[in-house]
Amino acid sequence: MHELNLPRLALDALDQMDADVRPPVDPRSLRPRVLHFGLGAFHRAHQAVYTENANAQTGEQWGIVDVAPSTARAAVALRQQDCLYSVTDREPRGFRTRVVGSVVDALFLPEATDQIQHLFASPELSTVTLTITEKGYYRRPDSGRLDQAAAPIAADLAATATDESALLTVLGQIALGLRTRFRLTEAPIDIVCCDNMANNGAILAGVVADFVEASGWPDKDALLEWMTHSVSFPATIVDRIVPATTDADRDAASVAIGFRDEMAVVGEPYRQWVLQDTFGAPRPQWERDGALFVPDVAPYQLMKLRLLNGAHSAIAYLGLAAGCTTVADVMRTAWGADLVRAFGREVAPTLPEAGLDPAAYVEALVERFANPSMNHLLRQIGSDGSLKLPERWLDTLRELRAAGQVTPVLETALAAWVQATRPSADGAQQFGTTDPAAGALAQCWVGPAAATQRVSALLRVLGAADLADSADLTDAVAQRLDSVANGRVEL
Ligand code: CS2
Repeated sequence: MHELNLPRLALDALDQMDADVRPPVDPRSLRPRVLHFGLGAFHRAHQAVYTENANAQTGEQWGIVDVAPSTARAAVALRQQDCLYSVTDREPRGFRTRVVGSVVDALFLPEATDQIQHLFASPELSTVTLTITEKGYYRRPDSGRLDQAAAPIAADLAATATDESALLTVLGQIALGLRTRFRLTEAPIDIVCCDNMANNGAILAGVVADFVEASGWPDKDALLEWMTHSVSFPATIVDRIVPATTDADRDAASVAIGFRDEMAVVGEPYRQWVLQDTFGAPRPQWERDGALFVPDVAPYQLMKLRLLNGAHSAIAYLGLAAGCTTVADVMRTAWGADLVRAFGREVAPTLPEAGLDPAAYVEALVERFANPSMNHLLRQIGSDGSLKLPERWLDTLRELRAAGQVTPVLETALAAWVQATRPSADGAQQFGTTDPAAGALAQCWVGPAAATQRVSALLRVLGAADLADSADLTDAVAQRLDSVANGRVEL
Protein backbone atom coordinates (compact mmCIF):
# COMPACT_ATOMS: atom_id res chain seq x y z
CA MET A 1 0.00 0.00 0.00
CA HIS A 2 1.52 3.28 -1.09
CA GLU A 3 0.47 5.17 2.04
CA LEU A 4 2.88 3.08 4.09
CA ASN A 5 5.67 4.81 2.18
CA LEU A 6 4.52 8.20 3.37
CA PRO A 7 6.85 10.03 5.75
CA ARG A 8 5.79 9.92 9.40
CA LEU A 9 3.78 12.82 10.77
CA ALA A 10 6.10 15.19 12.69
CA LEU A 11 6.51 18.85 13.60
CA ASP A 12 8.84 19.54 10.71
CA ALA A 13 6.11 18.25 8.38
CA LEU A 14 3.73 21.05 9.33
CA ASP A 15 5.12 23.54 6.83
CA GLN A 16 4.56 21.11 3.99
CA MET A 17 0.96 20.48 4.91
CA ASP A 18 -2.07 21.97 3.19
CA ALA A 19 -3.47 24.84 5.23
CA ASP A 20 -6.87 23.16 5.69
CA VAL A 21 -5.18 20.14 7.28
CA ARG A 22 -2.61 21.92 9.46
CA PRO A 23 -3.39 22.67 13.15
CA PRO A 24 -4.79 26.20 13.55
CA VAL A 25 -2.19 26.98 16.25
CA ASP A 26 1.51 26.17 16.02
CA PRO A 27 2.07 23.49 18.68
CA ARG A 28 5.56 24.84 19.31
CA SER A 29 4.03 27.97 20.84
CA LEU A 30 2.09 26.08 23.53
CA ARG A 31 2.87 25.70 27.24
CA PRO A 32 2.17 22.59 29.37
CA ARG A 33 -0.87 23.86 31.25
CA VAL A 34 -3.33 20.92 31.18
CA LEU A 35 -2.49 17.47 32.46
CA HIS A 36 -4.68 14.71 31.06
CA PHE A 37 -4.88 11.12 32.30
CA GLY A 38 -6.10 8.59 29.73
CA LEU A 39 -4.59 8.81 26.31
CA GLY A 40 -7.39 7.07 24.45
CA ALA A 41 -9.05 7.85 21.15
CA PHE A 42 -11.94 9.60 22.91
CA HIS A 43 -9.72 12.18 24.55
CA ARG A 44 -7.85 12.84 21.34
CA ALA A 45 -11.13 13.43 19.49
CA HIS A 46 -12.78 15.46 22.25
CA GLN A 47 -10.96 17.48 24.94
CA ALA A 48 -7.86 17.93 22.78
CA VAL A 49 -9.97 19.32 19.92
CA TYR A 50 -11.86 21.74 22.20
CA THR A 51 -8.55 22.92 23.68
CA GLU A 52 -7.03 23.48 20.28
CA ASN A 53 -10.04 25.38 18.98
CA ALA A 54 -10.16 27.47 22.18
CA ASN A 55 -6.50 28.39 21.71
CA ALA A 56 -7.20 29.33 18.11
CA GLN A 57 -10.03 31.65 19.22
CA THR A 58 -8.25 33.27 22.16
CA GLY A 59 -4.56 33.21 21.26
CA GLU A 60 -3.89 31.51 24.60
CA GLN A 61 -1.31 28.76 24.83
CA TRP A 62 -2.87 25.82 26.60
CA GLY A 63 -0.85 22.71 25.79
CA ILE A 64 -1.88 19.27 27.07
CA VAL A 65 0.47 16.75 28.61
CA ASP A 66 -1.14 13.35 28.08
CA VAL A 67 -0.50 10.48 30.46
CA ALA A 68 -1.19 6.88 29.46
CA PRO A 69 -1.95 5.09 32.74
CA SER A 70 -1.32 1.47 31.94
CA THR A 71 0.24 0.78 28.56
CA ALA A 72 3.26 2.49 27.07
CA ARG A 73 2.30 1.90 23.44
CA ALA A 74 0.14 4.97 22.82
CA ALA A 75 2.55 7.35 24.59
CA VAL A 76 5.51 6.01 22.63
CA ALA A 77 3.67 6.14 19.31
CA LEU A 78 2.43 9.68 19.96
CA ARG A 79 5.91 10.90 20.91
CA GLN A 80 7.29 9.31 17.74
CA GLN A 81 5.18 11.80 15.81
CA ASP A 82 5.89 14.81 18.07
CA CYS A 83 2.42 14.37 19.68
CA LEU A 84 0.64 15.29 16.45
CA TYR A 85 -2.21 13.14 15.15
CA SER A 86 -5.23 13.54 12.93
CA VAL A 87 -8.94 13.56 13.65
CA THR A 88 -11.36 12.55 10.91
CA ASP A 89 -14.94 13.78 11.25
CA ARG A 90 -17.15 11.21 9.57
CA GLU A 91 -20.41 12.49 8.22
CA PRO A 92 -22.63 9.83 6.70
CA ARG A 93 -21.46 11.33 3.40
CA GLY A 94 -17.94 12.67 3.24
CA PHE A 95 -15.03 12.85 5.66
CA ARG A 96 -12.88 15.72 6.85
CA THR A 97 -9.41 15.06 8.26
CA ARG A 98 -7.16 17.54 10.03
CA VAL A 99 -4.14 17.42 12.28
CA VAL A 100 -4.52 18.34 15.95
CA GLY A 101 -1.59 20.01 17.69
CA SER A 102 -2.76 20.73 21.25
CA VAL A 103 -0.90 17.82 22.86
CA VAL A 104 2.64 18.82 23.82
CA ASP A 105 3.90 15.67 25.52
CA ALA A 106 2.86 12.06 26.04
CA LEU A 107 3.99 10.13 29.10
CA PHE A 108 3.64 6.57 30.35
CA LEU A 109 2.64 6.87 34.00
CA PRO A 110 4.95 4.30 35.64
CA GLU A 111 7.96 5.84 33.90
CA ALA A 112 6.97 9.45 34.43
CA THR A 113 5.95 9.89 38.05
CA ASP A 114 8.62 12.55 38.62
CA GLN A 115 7.51 14.54 35.60
CA ILE A 116 3.87 14.30 36.67
CA GLN A 117 4.70 15.58 40.14
CA HIS A 118 6.84 18.33 38.66
CA LEU A 119 3.81 19.48 36.65
CA PHE A 120 1.58 19.51 39.74
CA ALA A 121 4.18 21.73 41.39
CA SER A 122 3.99 24.25 38.55
CA PRO A 123 1.46 27.08 39.05
CA GLU A 124 1.33 27.36 35.25
CA LEU A 125 -0.51 24.04 35.22
CA SER A 126 -4.01 24.64 36.49
CA THR A 127 -6.29 22.05 34.91
CA VAL A 128 -6.26 18.26 35.15
CA THR A 129 -8.69 16.20 33.07
CA LEU A 130 -9.40 12.46 33.13
CA THR A 131 -10.78 9.85 30.75
CA ILE A 132 -9.73 6.68 32.51
CA THR A 133 -13.05 4.77 32.14
CA GLU A 134 -15.19 3.58 35.02
CA LYS A 135 -12.63 1.02 36.15
CA GLY A 136 -9.98 3.66 36.84
CA TYR A 137 -11.90 4.94 39.88
CA TYR A 138 -11.75 1.73 41.93
CA ARG A 139 -15.15 2.25 43.53
CA ARG A 140 -16.78 -0.29 45.78
CA PRO A 141 -19.95 -1.55 44.06
CA ASP A 142 -21.96 -1.16 47.29
CA SER A 143 -20.93 2.29 48.54
CA GLY A 144 -19.32 3.93 45.50
CA ARG A 145 -16.37 5.01 47.69
CA LEU A 146 -12.74 4.03 47.14
CA ASP A 147 -12.10 0.29 47.23
CA GLN A 148 -8.99 0.35 49.42
CA ALA A 149 -8.68 -3.40 49.11
CA ALA A 150 -8.28 -3.32 45.30
CA ALA A 151 -4.70 -4.48 44.76
CA PRO A 152 -3.35 -1.43 42.85
CA ILE A 153 -4.91 0.98 45.39
CA ALA A 154 -3.70 -1.05 48.38
CA ALA A 155 -0.19 -1.03 46.91
CA ASP A 156 -0.30 2.74 46.34
CA LEU A 157 -1.62 3.39 49.84
CA ALA A 158 1.20 1.31 51.28
CA ALA A 159 3.70 3.26 49.16
CA THR A 160 2.53 6.58 50.64
CA ALA A 161 4.38 5.57 53.80
CA THR A 162 7.48 4.22 52.08
CA ASP A 163 8.31 5.13 48.50
CA GLU A 164 6.22 7.84 46.86
CA SER A 165 7.81 7.30 43.48
CA ALA A 166 6.04 3.93 43.49
CA LEU A 167 2.49 5.32 43.28
CA LEU A 168 1.17 3.83 40.06
CA THR A 169 -2.58 4.50 39.89
CA VAL A 170 -4.04 7.67 38.47
CA LEU A 171 -5.85 8.31 41.76
CA GLY A 172 -2.59 7.86 43.66
CA GLN A 173 -0.76 10.26 41.34
CA ILE A 174 -3.53 12.87 41.66
CA ALA A 175 -3.62 12.62 45.46
CA LEU A 176 0.16 12.87 45.60
CA GLY A 177 0.10 15.69 43.05
CA LEU A 178 -2.31 17.67 45.21
CA ARG A 179 -0.03 17.15 48.16
CA THR A 180 2.95 18.31 46.11
CA ARG A 181 1.05 21.41 45.09
CA PHE A 182 -0.18 22.09 48.60
CA ARG A 183 3.37 21.93 49.91
CA LEU A 184 5.06 23.89 47.14
CA THR A 185 2.71 26.53 45.73
CA GLU A 186 -0.81 26.25 47.14
CA ALA A 187 -2.05 27.53 43.76
CA PRO A 188 -5.66 26.46 43.11
CA ILE A 189 -6.30 23.71 40.59
CA ASP A 190 -9.31 22.07 38.93
CA ILE A 191 -9.60 18.31 38.48
CA VAL A 192 -12.12 17.51 35.78
CA CYS A 193 -13.60 14.03 35.49
CA CYS A 194 -14.68 13.30 31.90
CA ASP A 195 -15.93 9.75 32.37
CA ASN A 196 -19.49 8.53 31.94
CA MET A 197 -20.73 8.50 35.53
CA ALA A 198 -23.57 10.46 37.09
CA ASN A 199 -22.16 13.05 39.55
CA ASN A 200 -18.70 12.34 38.18
CA GLY A 201 -17.14 15.39 39.85
CA ALA A 202 -18.34 14.36 43.31
CA ILE A 203 -17.31 10.77 42.67
CA LEU A 204 -13.77 11.78 41.80
CA ALA A 205 -13.60 14.20 44.75
CA GLY A 206 -14.79 11.35 47.00
CA VAL A 207 -12.27 8.73 45.90
CA VAL A 208 -9.36 11.19 45.96
CA ALA A 209 -10.33 12.32 49.49
CA ASP A 210 -10.67 8.66 50.54
CA PHE A 211 -7.19 8.01 49.21
CA VAL A 212 -5.67 10.95 51.11
CA GLU A 213 -7.51 9.94 54.25
CA ALA A 214 -6.19 6.37 54.06
CA SER A 215 -2.65 7.46 53.16
CA GLY A 216 0.35 7.42 55.47
CA TRP A 217 0.93 11.16 55.01
CA PRO A 218 1.43 12.99 58.31
CA ASP A 219 0.00 16.24 56.87
CA LYS A 220 -3.14 14.64 55.44
CA ASP A 221 -5.60 16.61 57.56
CA ALA A 222 -4.09 19.92 56.48
CA LEU A 223 -4.09 18.67 52.87
CA LEU A 224 -7.76 17.72 53.03
CA GLU A 225 -8.58 21.12 54.50
CA TRP A 226 -6.67 22.92 51.71
CA MET A 227 -8.47 20.79 49.12
CA THR A 228 -11.86 22.00 50.33
CA HIS A 229 -11.13 25.56 49.18
CA SER A 230 -8.39 25.31 46.55
CA VAL A 231 -9.26 22.21 44.53
CA SER A 232 -12.44 22.03 42.53
CA PHE A 233 -13.90 18.88 40.99
CA PRO A 234 -16.48 20.16 38.49
CA ALA A 235 -18.99 17.64 37.13
CA THR A 236 -19.03 17.30 33.35
CA ILE A 237 -20.67 15.39 30.60
CA VAL A 238 -18.74 14.58 27.49
CA ASP A 239 -20.18 13.23 24.29
CA ARG A 240 -18.80 12.13 20.97
CA ILE A 241 -19.02 8.71 19.37
CA VAL A 242 -15.43 7.64 18.75
CA PRO A 243 -15.03 4.02 17.69
CA ALA A 244 -11.68 2.25 18.06
CA THR A 245 -9.52 3.18 15.06
CA THR A 246 -8.96 0.44 12.48
CA ASP A 247 -5.98 -0.09 10.16
CA ALA A 248 -8.15 1.06 7.28
CA ASP A 249 -9.01 4.27 9.19
CA ARG A 250 -5.32 4.94 9.82
CA ASP A 251 -4.46 4.38 6.16
CA ALA A 252 -7.26 6.67 4.96
CA ALA A 253 -6.25 9.41 7.41
CA SER A 254 -2.60 9.12 6.39
CA VAL A 255 -3.50 9.52 2.75
CA ALA A 256 -5.71 12.52 3.56
CA ILE A 257 -2.94 14.41 5.37
CA GLY A 258 -0.04 13.17 3.24
CA PHE A 259 1.87 11.78 6.24
CA ARG A 260 1.75 8.46 8.01
CA ASP A 261 -0.29 8.76 11.18
CA GLU A 262 -0.26 5.81 13.58
CA MET A 263 -2.38 7.69 16.13
CA ALA A 264 -5.26 8.77 13.91
CA VAL A 265 -8.74 8.89 15.40
CA VAL A 266 -12.15 8.97 13.74
CA GLY A 267 -15.35 10.34 15.23
CA GLU A 268 -18.85 11.42 14.38
CA PRO A 269 -19.15 15.13 13.57
CA TYR A 270 -21.31 15.73 16.68
CA ARG A 271 -19.60 16.60 19.95
CA GLN A 272 -20.80 18.05 23.24
CA TRP A 273 -19.21 19.13 26.51
CA VAL A 274 -21.21 20.47 29.43
CA LEU A 275 -19.27 21.55 32.53
CA GLN A 276 -20.30 22.62 36.00
CA ASP A 277 -19.27 26.21 36.44
CA THR A 278 -17.25 25.73 39.64
CA PHE A 279 -13.73 26.17 38.29
CA GLY A 280 -11.45 27.98 40.69
CA ALA A 281 -8.28 28.29 38.61
CA PRO A 282 -7.45 29.57 35.12
CA ARG A 283 -8.61 27.18 32.39
CA PRO A 284 -8.87 26.99 28.59
CA GLN A 285 -11.84 28.92 27.22
CA TRP A 286 -13.58 25.80 25.96
CA GLU A 287 -16.85 27.74 25.69
CA ARG A 288 -15.29 29.51 22.71
CA ASP A 289 -15.59 26.17 20.92
CA GLY A 290 -19.16 25.49 22.01
CA ALA A 291 -18.70 23.92 25.48
CA LEU A 292 -21.48 24.86 27.86
CA PHE A 293 -20.74 26.03 31.42
CA VAL A 294 -23.80 25.65 33.65
CA PRO A 295 -24.51 25.74 37.40
CA ASP A 296 -26.00 22.22 37.37
CA VAL A 297 -25.06 19.57 34.83
CA ALA A 298 -27.39 16.90 36.26
CA PRO A 299 -30.17 17.23 33.66
CA TYR A 300 -27.65 16.95 30.79
CA GLN A 301 -25.74 14.21 32.53
CA LEU A 302 -28.77 12.03 33.17
CA MET A 303 -30.12 12.54 29.68
CA LYS A 304 -26.83 11.54 28.09
CA LEU A 305 -26.04 8.67 30.44
CA ARG A 306 -29.50 7.16 30.59
CA LEU A 307 -30.55 7.73 26.97
CA LEU A 308 -27.37 7.59 24.88
CA ASN A 309 -25.18 5.29 26.96
CA GLY A 310 -28.17 3.31 28.23
CA ALA A 311 -29.45 2.69 24.70
CA HIS A 312 -25.91 1.94 23.53
CA SER A 313 -25.55 -0.86 26.07
CA ALA A 314 -28.99 -2.26 25.15
CA ILE A 315 -28.03 -2.19 21.47
CA ALA A 316 -24.70 -3.84 22.28
CA TYR A 317 -26.05 -6.89 24.12
CA LEU A 318 -29.19 -7.37 22.01
CA GLY A 319 -27.19 -6.82 18.84
CA LEU A 320 -24.46 -9.30 19.79
CA ALA A 321 -27.11 -11.92 20.59
CA ALA A 322 -28.68 -11.29 17.18
CA GLY A 323 -25.36 -11.74 15.35
CA CYS A 324 -24.65 -8.06 14.59
CA THR A 325 -21.14 -6.56 14.83
CA THR A 326 -21.58 -2.78 14.89
CA VAL A 327 -24.13 -0.23 16.10
CA ALA A 328 -24.92 0.70 12.49
CA ASP A 329 -25.62 -3.02 11.77
CA VAL A 330 -28.23 -2.99 14.55
CA MET A 331 -29.78 0.17 13.18
CA ARG A 332 -30.19 -1.60 9.83
CA THR A 333 -32.25 -4.42 11.39
CA ALA A 334 -36.03 -4.27 11.48
CA TRP A 335 -35.95 -3.63 15.23
CA GLY A 336 -32.93 -1.30 15.76
CA ALA A 337 -34.65 2.10 15.55
CA ASP A 338 -37.71 0.74 17.42
CA LEU A 339 -35.43 -0.41 20.24
CA VAL A 340 -33.87 3.04 20.64
CA ARG A 341 -37.27 4.72 20.60
CA ALA A 342 -38.87 2.23 22.99
CA PHE A 343 -35.88 2.52 25.31
CA GLY A 344 -36.23 6.31 25.21
CA ARG A 345 -39.96 6.20 25.96
CA GLU A 346 -39.39 3.89 28.92
CA VAL A 347 -36.52 5.90 30.41
CA ALA A 348 -37.71 9.48 29.74
CA PRO A 349 -40.02 9.71 32.81
CA THR A 350 -36.93 9.41 35.04
CA LEU A 351 -35.27 12.51 33.57
CA PRO A 352 -35.56 15.81 35.43
CA GLU A 353 -37.77 18.51 33.94
CA ALA A 354 -35.23 21.07 32.86
CA GLY A 355 -36.33 22.43 29.54
CA LEU A 356 -34.47 19.72 27.65
CA ASP A 357 -36.31 17.66 25.05
CA PRO A 358 -35.79 13.91 25.52
CA ALA A 359 -37.96 12.99 22.52
CA ALA A 360 -35.88 15.14 20.17
CA TYR A 361 -32.71 13.79 21.80
CA VAL A 362 -33.83 10.22 21.06
CA GLU A 363 -34.59 11.06 17.43
CA ALA A 364 -31.12 12.56 17.11
CA LEU A 365 -29.71 9.35 18.61
CA VAL A 366 -31.48 7.24 16.01
CA GLU A 367 -29.72 9.29 13.36
CA ARG A 368 -26.32 9.33 15.08
CA PHE A 369 -26.35 5.59 15.74
CA ALA A 370 -27.32 4.89 12.12
CA ASN A 371 -24.30 6.79 10.72
CA PRO A 372 -23.01 4.08 8.34
CA SER A 373 -19.46 5.40 8.33
CA MET A 374 -19.02 4.70 12.06
CA ASN A 375 -17.62 1.24 12.60
CA HIS A 376 -18.55 1.18 16.29
CA LEU A 377 -18.09 -2.35 17.57
CA LEU A 378 -20.78 -3.76 19.87
CA ARG A 379 -18.02 -5.72 21.59
CA GLN A 380 -16.34 -2.46 22.62
CA ILE A 381 -19.54 -1.00 24.08
CA GLY A 382 -20.48 -4.31 25.74
CA SER A 383 -17.15 -4.51 27.57
CA ASP A 384 -16.94 -3.50 31.27
CA GLY A 385 -20.69 -4.01 31.63
CA SER A 386 -20.39 -4.64 35.38
CA LEU A 387 -19.24 -1.03 35.80
CA LYS A 388 -21.33 0.58 33.08
CA LEU A 389 -24.75 -0.90 33.79
CA PRO A 390 -25.16 0.43 37.33
CA GLU A 391 -24.66 3.93 35.86
CA ARG A 392 -26.73 3.39 32.74
CA TRP A 393 -29.66 1.15 33.68
CA LEU A 394 -29.99 0.31 37.33
CA ASP A 395 -30.95 3.64 38.89
CA THR A 396 -33.40 4.15 36.05
CA LEU A 397 -34.88 0.74 36.77
CA ARG A 398 -35.14 1.48 40.50
CA GLU A 399 -36.84 4.81 39.90
CA LEU A 400 -39.32 3.38 37.43
CA ARG A 401 -40.17 0.46 39.71
CA ALA A 402 -40.61 2.78 42.68
CA ALA A 403 -43.04 4.80 40.57
CA GLY A 404 -44.99 1.64 39.69
CA GLN A 405 -44.04 1.80 35.99
CA VAL A 406 -43.52 -1.29 33.83
CA THR A 407 -39.99 -1.83 32.47
CA PRO A 408 -40.15 -4.34 29.60
CA VAL A 409 -37.33 -2.78 27.59
CA LEU A 410 -34.87 -2.67 30.48
CA GLU A 411 -35.80 -6.25 31.37
CA THR A 412 -35.13 -7.36 27.79
CA ALA A 413 -31.83 -5.50 27.80
CA LEU A 414 -30.88 -7.10 31.13
CA ALA A 415 -31.69 -10.54 29.70
CA ALA A 416 -29.32 -9.84 26.82
CA TRP A 417 -26.58 -8.75 29.24
CA VAL A 418 -27.15 -11.92 31.27
CA GLN A 419 -26.63 -14.00 28.12
CA ALA A 420 -23.49 -12.07 27.26
CA THR A 421 -21.90 -12.85 30.64
CA ARG A 422 -22.07 -16.59 29.90
CA PRO A 423 -18.52 -17.93 29.64
CA SER A 424 -17.58 -19.40 26.26
CA ALA A 425 -15.74 -22.71 25.84
CA ASP A 426 -12.34 -20.98 26.03
CA GLY A 427 -13.26 -19.33 29.35
CA ALA A 428 -13.66 -15.82 27.89
CA GLN A 429 -17.02 -14.05 27.72
CA GLN A 430 -19.50 -14.85 24.96
CA PHE A 431 -19.02 -12.50 22.00
CA GLY A 432 -15.51 -11.47 23.10
CA THR A 433 -16.45 -8.71 25.54
CA THR A 434 -14.12 -8.16 28.51
CA ASP A 435 -14.92 -7.13 32.07
CA PRO A 436 -12.87 -6.65 35.24
CA ALA A 437 -15.53 -8.73 37.03
CA ALA A 438 -15.45 -11.49 34.38
CA GLY A 439 -14.34 -14.08 36.95
CA ALA A 440 -17.17 -13.29 39.37
CA LEU A 441 -19.69 -13.19 36.51
CA ALA A 442 -18.50 -16.54 35.13
CA GLN A 443 -18.81 -18.03 38.61
CA CYS A 444 -22.57 -17.34 38.47
CA TRP A 445 -22.80 -19.85 35.60
CA VAL A 446 -21.11 -22.71 37.45
CA GLY A 447 -23.33 -25.70 38.33
CA PRO A 448 -27.04 -26.19 37.84
CA ALA A 449 -29.32 -23.38 38.97
CA ALA A 450 -32.72 -22.01 38.09
CA ALA A 451 -32.58 -19.14 35.61
CA THR A 452 -33.95 -16.70 38.19
CA GLN A 453 -31.14 -17.63 40.59
CA ARG A 454 -28.54 -16.94 37.94
CA VAL A 455 -30.08 -13.57 37.17
CA SER A 456 -30.11 -12.78 40.86
CA ALA A 457 -26.47 -13.82 41.35
CA LEU A 458 -25.36 -11.72 38.39
CA LEU A 459 -27.20 -8.67 39.73
CA ARG A 460 -25.36 -9.12 43.01
CA VAL A 461 -22.05 -8.87 41.15
CA LEU A 462 -23.27 -5.44 39.99
CA GLY A 463 -23.70 -4.46 43.65
CA ALA A 464 -27.51 -4.43 43.18
CA ALA A 465 -28.64 -6.63 46.06
CA ASP A 466 -32.00 -4.83 46.17
CA LEU A 467 -32.77 -5.75 42.56
CA ALA A 468 -31.34 -9.25 43.00
CA ASP A 469 -33.87 -9.78 45.80
CA SER A 470 -36.84 -8.59 43.70
CA ALA A 471 -38.44 -11.83 42.56
CA ASP A 472 -40.77 -10.15 40.05
CA LEU A 473 -37.77 -8.58 38.30
CA THR A 474 -35.55 -11.66 38.23
CA ASP A 475 -38.57 -13.69 36.96
CA ALA A 476 -39.28 -11.18 34.24
CA VAL A 477 -35.65 -11.16 33.11
CA ALA A 478 -35.40 -14.96 33.26
CA GLN A 479 -38.50 -15.31 31.10
CA ARG A 480 -36.87 -13.28 28.36
CA LEU A 481 -33.61 -15.22 28.26
CA ASP A 482 -34.61 -17.76 25.62
CA SER A 483 -35.98 -15.37 23.06
CA VAL A 484 -32.95 -13.09 23.48
CA ALA A 485 -30.59 -16.08 23.09
CA ASN A 486 -32.37 -16.88 19.83
CA GLY A 487 -31.66 -13.41 18.53
CA ARG A 488 -35.26 -12.23 18.85
CA VAL A 489 -35.95 -8.75 20.14
CA GLU A 490 -39.53 -8.63 21.39
CA LEU A 491 -40.34 -5.25 22.84
C1 CS2 B 1 -20.13 3.91 24.69
C2 CS2 B 1 -19.51 5.28 24.92
O1 CS2 B 1 -18.31 2.39 24.79
C3 CS2 B 1 -19.34 2.79 25.35
O2 CS2 B 1 -19.75 2.26 26.37
O3 CS2 B 1 -21.44 3.91 25.16
O4 CS2 B 1 -18.15 5.27 24.75
C4 CS2 B 1 -20.15 6.34 24.00
O5 CS2 B 1 -19.82 6.10 22.65
C5 CS2 B 1 -19.71 7.73 24.39
O6 CS2 B 1 -20.03 7.96 25.74
C6 CS2 B 1 -20.39 8.76 23.48
O7 CS2 B 1 -20.18 10.02 23.98
